Amino acid sequence: MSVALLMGSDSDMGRLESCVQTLAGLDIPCEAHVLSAHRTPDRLVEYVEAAGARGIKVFLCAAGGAAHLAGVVAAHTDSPVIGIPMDNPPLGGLDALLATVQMPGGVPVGTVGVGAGGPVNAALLAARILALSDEALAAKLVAYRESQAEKVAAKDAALQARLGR
Ligand code: RP5
Repeated sequence: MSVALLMGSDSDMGRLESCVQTLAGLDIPCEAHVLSAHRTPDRLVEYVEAAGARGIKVFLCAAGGAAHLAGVVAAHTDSPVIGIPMDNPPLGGLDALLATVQMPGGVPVGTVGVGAGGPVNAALLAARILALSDEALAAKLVAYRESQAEKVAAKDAALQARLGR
C-alpha cells in the first residue's frame, strides 16, 4: 500500500518536503512525480491508470494557480484524491484553493488548506485512510497525536517558566 504525491511543477517540491517527511515518519511508501494536468495531460492519465496495479491507494495532488491536477486525477480513478493548493503569487493560493475545492458533484477531491499546514495534513489524511485497513499504521497515528500533544504541553511549560509562573 502506498501513496502517490503528484505535483504540477518542480517549483512546488520545496513546499512539499513536509508532506514527504510526514509520510516517511509513518513508514508509508510514497512515490513522487512531476505531472501536469496542462503540460503533460496524456502522461498524467497514463500514470493514474497504471498506478493502482502498483499498489497506489491514495493520490496527493499539489498544484498552484489554475490548479486542475487533483480534479483530472479524480476523473480517472476511483481511489481517494487529496488536493493540496499551492500558495503561489500573484494570488497567494486563493486561485488554487478554489480550483481544487470547487469540484462538480460526482468527482470528489478532498482539499486541504493553503499554506504550511496543507502538505502535512494531506499526508496525515492519507495515513488515516490507509489506517482503516492497517492496524499497525493506526497505532502509529495514535502515537503521532500523543507526541504532538506532549510537544504542545512542553511549549506551554516553557512559556510559563519564561513568564515566571
Ligand atoms: C502549476 O503551476 C504548478 O503546480 C505550479 O504551482 C505552478 C507554476 O509552475 P511553474 O511555472 O513554476 O513550473 O501547474
